[in-house]
Amino acid sequence: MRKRIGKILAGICCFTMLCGMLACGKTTEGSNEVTPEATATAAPTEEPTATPEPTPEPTATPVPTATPEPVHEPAKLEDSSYPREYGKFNKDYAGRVVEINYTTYAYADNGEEITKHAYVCLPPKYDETKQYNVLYLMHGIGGNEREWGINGVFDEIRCAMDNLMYYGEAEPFIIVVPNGRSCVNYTNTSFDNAYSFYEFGKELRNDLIPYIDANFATYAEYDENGYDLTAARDHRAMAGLSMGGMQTINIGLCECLDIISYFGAFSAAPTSNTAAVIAEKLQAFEGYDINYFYNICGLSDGTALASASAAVEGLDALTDKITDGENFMWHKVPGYHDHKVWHLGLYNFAQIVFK
Ligand code: FER
Repeated sequence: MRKRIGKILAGICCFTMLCGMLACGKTTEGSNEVTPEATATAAPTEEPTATPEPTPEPTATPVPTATPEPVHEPAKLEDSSYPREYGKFNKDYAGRVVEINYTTYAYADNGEEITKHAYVCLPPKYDETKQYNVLYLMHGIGGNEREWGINGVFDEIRCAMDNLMYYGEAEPFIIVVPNGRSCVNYTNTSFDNAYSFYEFGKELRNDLIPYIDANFATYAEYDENGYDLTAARDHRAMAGLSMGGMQTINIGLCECLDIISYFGAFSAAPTSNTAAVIAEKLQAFEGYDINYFYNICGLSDGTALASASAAVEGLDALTDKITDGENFMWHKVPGYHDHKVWHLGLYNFAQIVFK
């Protein structure tokens, strides 16, 4: 019995060895296709491949994607306010605000030298070695450089600018928020000072833009002995609310088209130029095109709907510099003469400007 069991075991043993030898032969045959180095160093694999993939270098932490997904859908044309999510402070991507005091002249008075205060909102990750677009942002008749509510780091509309840049929906740009009165008592916000809003163009061209180009990383090639302000016009914008919208039209578009090319008028005030006047003034700027003219107003705005409409309705037909749907938008929204419309205007304009 034991002998029989021994014989059976020996038989199984022989069979197993035979199978093993056959299997071995097969493996050797297969491994002929593998390069000698690979056979020497590579760990045995069940199915060797003809050209083994090199072992990938271990990588460091994965690089974050450049453009994060937007937290919210952008505002649509029929919306009456910008998406609230955009107004939240983004601690990983927050801009800074610096205050400046620059020398200018009381152009609307006796022309005496004065020093004026303004805010400069720098985009997130502002880098002095780079070049930035600049938006000059103007306030209304009773306001000052704080009226926009964009000079505080946590101000919602300032955070909205950061977030638009964060999501890649706006080009990075610097926002300069000056006081729009060019007179000795420029801090006096009384309506009696409104005469001085009309002379701001001289201050903008002669003093403010050169100060910004001299002290911040703009596209202009600043030189204290004089430089060509027209060269960086594609990187310069002007926008404003109400009286500042009037300044954007009457001063920016109609007096400064050689040095500014993007314009945003939000509820443009009653003294804004009409479409016929704009078209006539634009004739002085041969060879200078308008990159974009955005105009917004609340449909229930009793102060500015008539003037904002008169500034732009029919303008397309009066000048070949404007083509509706290409470089022009007249955006009528539900709303009044208030910040809800102006902030929506700036939010929309930020997505158009410098593109
Ligand atoms: C006017 C009514 C309103 C006017 C200007 C305004 C110059 C400006 C309002 C604002 O800036 O909010 O008659 O005329």
